[in-house]
Amino acid sequence: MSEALANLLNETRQFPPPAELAADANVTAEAYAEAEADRLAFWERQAGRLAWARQWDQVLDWSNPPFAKWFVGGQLNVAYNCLDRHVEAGRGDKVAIHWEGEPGDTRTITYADLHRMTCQAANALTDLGVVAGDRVAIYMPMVPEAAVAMLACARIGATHSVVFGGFSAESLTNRIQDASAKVVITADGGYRRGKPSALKPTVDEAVANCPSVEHVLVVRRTGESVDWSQRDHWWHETVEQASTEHTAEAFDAEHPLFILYTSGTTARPKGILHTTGGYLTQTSYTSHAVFDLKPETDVYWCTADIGWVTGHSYIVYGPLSNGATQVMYEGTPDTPHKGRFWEIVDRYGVTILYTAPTLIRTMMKWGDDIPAEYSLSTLRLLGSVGEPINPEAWMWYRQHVGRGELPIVDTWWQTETGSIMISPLPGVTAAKPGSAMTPLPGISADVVDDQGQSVPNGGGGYLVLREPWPSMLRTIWGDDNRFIETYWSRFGAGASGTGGDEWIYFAGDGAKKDDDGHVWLLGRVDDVMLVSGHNISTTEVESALVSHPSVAEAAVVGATDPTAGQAIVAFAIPRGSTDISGEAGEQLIADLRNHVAKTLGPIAKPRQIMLVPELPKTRSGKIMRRLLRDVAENRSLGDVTTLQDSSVMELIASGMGGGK
Ligand code: 6R9
Repeated sequence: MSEALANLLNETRQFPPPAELAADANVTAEAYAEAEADRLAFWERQAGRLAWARQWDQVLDWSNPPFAKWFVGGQLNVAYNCLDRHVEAGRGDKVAIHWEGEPGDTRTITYADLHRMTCQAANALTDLGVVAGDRVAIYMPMVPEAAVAMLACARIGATHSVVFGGFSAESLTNRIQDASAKVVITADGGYRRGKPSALKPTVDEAVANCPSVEHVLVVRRTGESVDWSQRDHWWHETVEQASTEHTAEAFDAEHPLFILYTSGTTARPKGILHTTGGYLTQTSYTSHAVFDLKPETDVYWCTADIGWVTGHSYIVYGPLSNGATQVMYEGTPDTPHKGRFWEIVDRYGVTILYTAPTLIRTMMKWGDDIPAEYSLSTLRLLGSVGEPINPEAWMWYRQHVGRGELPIVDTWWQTETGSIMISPLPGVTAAKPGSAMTPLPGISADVVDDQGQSVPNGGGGYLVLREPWPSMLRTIWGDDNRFIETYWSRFGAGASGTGGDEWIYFAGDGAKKDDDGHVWLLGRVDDVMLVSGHNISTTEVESALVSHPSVAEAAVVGATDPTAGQAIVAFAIPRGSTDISGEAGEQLIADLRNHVAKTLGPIAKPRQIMLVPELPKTRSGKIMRRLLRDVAENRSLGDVTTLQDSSVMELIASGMGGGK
């Protein structure tokens, strides 16, 4: 069955919430009205969902914009909120984490277990001399100890900096040095694609250039042999021997909770700083509202890695502060077989699944028959994050994972925003495939033109945030000027000229409002193409390509063109069984060019389409269009260090040799 063609602007399908979910939803439409009536009072009520050791004196201090302070004077402990209070309320025996290792080993960890483990780690870190305000780098596989390490830092007021376990020694060095981390927590390795994948040697190499590091704490996961030095300590010989008693001290609401580096478009990574009270308030509330999380009955699974913000907010802090039961999986989705995710959903009875468009499109490529082998009957809500989800992928997700009936929440947010900002509410919103729909209650997002003026419905421009929000980044670690320059200088009071006196946050994403005022994300502003004087978004052309039955995934770039200024060059991955040899391939390319022209108009017809086996992605699964632009413009490749799989570019470049 082929879905109707779906030009983003002509997309008219709309799916109201299932009646049962709507009737029992955690959050109803009233929340919008309440937040509208008094935004600060609304956030104050959400802060009240947490346990505070000292009540705040002021909800928001915005007297020195763009530097915000939320819940001024309030004090709380994040780990207490995620663990102790559930145990104290008699829910210690409830499962916090169903963990599954890639080789198939499993662990069941209750809230009481997680509390004990965190207390031990807090005591061990204290013994190593870590005090509140120190920075601790965490470079771990997806094992429960990664969450424990984060929570233990939070418990003693140390600021963690998690570095994704796939990053190189050089990236790790840069991040450790930028934050002057005192301790590194790592493991001998983890399992990926059926094999042990070492981490400790990378830490050894990195730490050799990091004089700030006094100790390295090492979890034993794979049992492979590792080099050892005086500053190294085994987790099982220190943490697991430490006392399980630890009293959590309350910290100021603005105490630095973590730094997370985001690479963005420039080479030097930015250390995004998040603090304590506002961050936990909003991650906790959005978990409750957007996922309709019911701690008593739901089994929640977010497939992200803890090294990304999604793992911070929606594996660790959001779900645990709500007392949820969740699944945590160590490995890759195709080890040992392509049904691994669905097997896990059935095994643990997962009810809420939160994953990324890149994964959904990969599953589409693998074929409908794979999810069809599993029941998936426990699922009740699906989520998406990380990139725009093409309408076709959205429909596939609903059809083949969601039994054709489950609501999908497409959640827009960033490392910088800390929590979900734009998303349907599952019990309220009639969602449109491909749209993030509506700013959440208490969030004022808008789409503005070049001059910073709000565009009318039907218009397009730049996504901005007009009011501060509790989990907003507070600065870029050690670089206030870069913070102002990057996010606050494009529009509003921080812009030179007549920006007005309102401070406006520039998100760096293109967006549209449809005729109903719903928001459609169009990709990073840097990726927008200018073809013969028309702005065309990569997302729109990609969605048109993916709406063709033979295409699983596509990436589009603008390449310099003598006549048009920029010309559209597309890279498309055919679906599983598509014949692309010889003339069949030529024919498909011709069909696809016409298909895009028919869907979006002749101006959007790609100059060139290449059929490729893979696309270059960042390690968090986002398409790296910059590298494809190098290929399209016959340049040698730029920096490929953040590429997930470096052989991909060779495959693509050699495919080009065929003259396509
Ligand atoms: C959470 C996360 C942020 C960028 C963001 C945007 C893209 C994320 C999206 C989305 C369209 C969505 N993005 N979610 N685009 N629809 N639902 O991914 O954080 O890694 O910092 O990336 O990702 O471009 O600006 P981060």
